Amino acid sequence: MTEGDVRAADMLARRLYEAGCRHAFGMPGGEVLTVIDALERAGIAFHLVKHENAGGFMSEGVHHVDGAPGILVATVGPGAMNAVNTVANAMQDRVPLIVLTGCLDADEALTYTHQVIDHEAVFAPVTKATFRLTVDGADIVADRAVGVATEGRSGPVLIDVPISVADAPSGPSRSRRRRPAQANVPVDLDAARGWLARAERPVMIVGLDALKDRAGEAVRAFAERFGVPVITTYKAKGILAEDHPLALGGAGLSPRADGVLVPFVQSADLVICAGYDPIEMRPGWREVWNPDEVAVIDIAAVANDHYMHQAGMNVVADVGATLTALGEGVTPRETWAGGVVAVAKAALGQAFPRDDAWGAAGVIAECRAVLPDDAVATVDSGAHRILLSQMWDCRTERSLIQSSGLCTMGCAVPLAMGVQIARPDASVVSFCGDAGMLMVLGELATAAEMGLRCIFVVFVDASLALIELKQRQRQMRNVGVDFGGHDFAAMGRSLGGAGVTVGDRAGLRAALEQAMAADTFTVIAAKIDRRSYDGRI
Ligand SMILES: Cc1ncc(C[n+]2csc(CCOP(=O)(O)OP(=O)(O)O)c2C)c(N)n1
Repeated sequence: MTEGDVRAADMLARRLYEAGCRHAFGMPGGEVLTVIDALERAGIAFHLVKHENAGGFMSEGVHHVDGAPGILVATVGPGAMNAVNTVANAMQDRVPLIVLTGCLDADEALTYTHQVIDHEAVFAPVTKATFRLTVDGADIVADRAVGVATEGRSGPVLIDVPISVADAPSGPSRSRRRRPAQANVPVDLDAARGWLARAERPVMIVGLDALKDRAGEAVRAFAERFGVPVITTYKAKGILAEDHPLALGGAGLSPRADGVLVPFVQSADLVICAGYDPIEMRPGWREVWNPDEVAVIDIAAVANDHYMHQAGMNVVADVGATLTALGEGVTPRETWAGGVVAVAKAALGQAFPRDDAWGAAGVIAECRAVLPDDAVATVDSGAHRILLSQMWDCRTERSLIQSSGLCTMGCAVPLAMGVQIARPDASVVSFCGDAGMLMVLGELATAAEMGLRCIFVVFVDASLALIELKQRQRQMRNVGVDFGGHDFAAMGRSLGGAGVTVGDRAGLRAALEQAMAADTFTVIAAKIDRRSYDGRI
């Protein structure tokens, strides 16, 4: 290939670069070598990982920092199949992810079956769209893929790249990128303004669509002007700083938090769902209110086809612009007389005390106290996540990142690595259970190779604590939920980082301080009793 030659893979890569992409993750096979070469030539760094699934989460971590779509590269057959979980996660957690898989040329596949699987068929249910690259259409495929991945509710898109198409000389470049639709505000908000003007107990539930619309400032201004307390989903935590008197923290999976928040919402006379996508919520949040009895305004990115709740007014529009328009001409009034919001905030504080001597809650409280306010945290799936999501107060949005639509294990470590790659100077900490860490252990080696300084906190209880708890609650026998007590600190050391085991708050504090000063990653293995979640989540 000479300098002037542009292959279809180059055309694809250049368009992804123009869309803001600077990092790609994955594992090559012979079928994607040209794709990787083209990405690097276009200015998109390719990072080799140990497992494609982790690569998807690293891409997501980068996305939360730079806002561009993530890129995951996987080779034909087994590589692509390893990526199914992270792609499903991108679908359910609304992550714009471009998945580039290598595949056989159509003619070749007629008589050759080794490793051949219909990628588009496998990924169709877990992507917003699938494409197969063509020689002359690489520019259009790239632009359409980015458009589909990023518009409306974001999500993953698959581009299957046949080997000879990647290498073929591309046609001329065309500019077909559609300008994103302008944020539209519904014309008739008069009825809703009337509800707002009369509301004595308004509440806002804010979710993922508000993050996507960058509505944080509008949410804060609206909440403060009209005295509206804000409950968020886990993934929208921090959109209003959680030390704000109107912030009632995150809701999603904790029956203990729901014990305070659900009755609070049920006592409201106006519910404003601001970009609230209930894919993050447990069944306790289904039909929490009766839309015939309480005024409900639902502002979302797409029409409500989930039926988790219903509203008297549904608005498919930009969240921030709609909130601002809703407030126009409405005179604020006193809301929630008698300090009810402060009472609810205090009840949440009491439900999740910070002063446990040890156990999961003690670990979380100590980490929050020692790590800087602007630390970025990621958390895995399990009992520790539910507790941490309730206790970890966020001052800014996207400062606690997790899988809350799919709720998959094995995401926190690679998510933290992605964040750290995109923000080398940030203080980045991941929290995971011991089972979750064992799923992705190999990526610690990747963290060492990349020179990352993340802190990986592991809740070591030799148990699938969340599942063990559910098993016990159902008075079932203890089967398939306990496993060995392993030395995670030694694993950290053997894979190129530091590792410390701690069993009390003073030891944890010292380990965190040392980890913040270290020039490698640190695994902090916090040994706890699996029953320390009992009555706590
Ligand atoms: C990939 C995947 N497999 C299984 C589950 C079901 N699951 C949810 S939480 C959990 C236990 C996780 O154990 P651990 O990582 O030790 O965390 P803990 O519950 O002990 O905090 C399991 C198995 C899941 N969410 N994701």
